[in-house]
Amino acid sequence: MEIVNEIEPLREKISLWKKQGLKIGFVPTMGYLHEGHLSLVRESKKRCQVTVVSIFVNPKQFGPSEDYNLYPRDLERDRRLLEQEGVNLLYYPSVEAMYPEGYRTYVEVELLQDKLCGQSRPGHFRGVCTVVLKLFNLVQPDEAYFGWKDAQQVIIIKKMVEDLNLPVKVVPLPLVRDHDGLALSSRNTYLNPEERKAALVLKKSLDLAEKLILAGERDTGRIKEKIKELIQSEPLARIDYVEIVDLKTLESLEQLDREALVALAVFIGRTRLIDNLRVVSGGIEK
Ligand code: PAJ
Repeated sequence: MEIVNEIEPLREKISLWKKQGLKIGFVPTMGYLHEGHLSLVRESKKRCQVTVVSIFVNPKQFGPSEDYNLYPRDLERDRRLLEQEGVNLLYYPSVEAMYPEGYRTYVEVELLQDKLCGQSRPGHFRGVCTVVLKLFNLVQPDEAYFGWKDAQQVIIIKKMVEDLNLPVKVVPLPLVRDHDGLALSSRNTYLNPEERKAALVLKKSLDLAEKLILAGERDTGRIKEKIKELIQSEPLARIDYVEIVDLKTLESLEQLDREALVALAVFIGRTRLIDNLRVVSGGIEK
């Protein structure tokens, strides 16, 4: 596996692969990799001849009071994991390489960026879209892989790609959970053992929502109430939001009468965790 920090050698390598007509798969990440990330890498390996992974903790998607400095980093471990998966190239740029002095250009996906996580993390998706567009321009992938763990991110990136006519296929992939159901996240490392147990309330509340929906409940108000009650029964948990929205527009739904996203953001102690389930024509995915 090649590790590239600079833009020029990355461009050279990509253009060589392009000339050879190889299909390029791309997995953008912020590192501290877990099985969720690796599931995306494996899908890329299956579908493409060349797989590129980026690790870049993107300062532009963190708010001023968020955890940019604390965000876990372990390049050596990540490198080993990616090597084992047979990744061809790891792009690991510096902040200065991505955002040199005087950087001025940003991408916004209106409306969608302001819903759900956008409410409590203003500017977050502007930072995500900006870095993902830059990475797409550098890596020029045929396909890029994103996890449903970050459902709003998937929906926004798909919209950006559609609106800006980007020649890349966005492939969303299932949320990967720990053995006990907790959605894998690099931020889980912030949880102490007691909080780690309390964090299971997110998945439990989605299980409850699933049960209600499968029993025929269509009133989103009632489903949200039940979810909130369950989360509030956990002393270490504090709700940021519980929403049920249209899976494409992210508009709030009163009735479950189309494809929908049940999305949660919950603080466990000081750590903000998200989880979701999707109600789609084939059933419930979570
Ligand atoms: P990061 O949180 O590192 O996640 C990288 C990719 O892994 C995202 O597509 C995310 O949805 C996926 N992922 C994370 N946890 C997952 C899980 N438990 N199951 C399945 N997929 C999972 O998302 C970002 O980084 C950044 O916003 C980024 C897109 C790299 C832009 O900076």
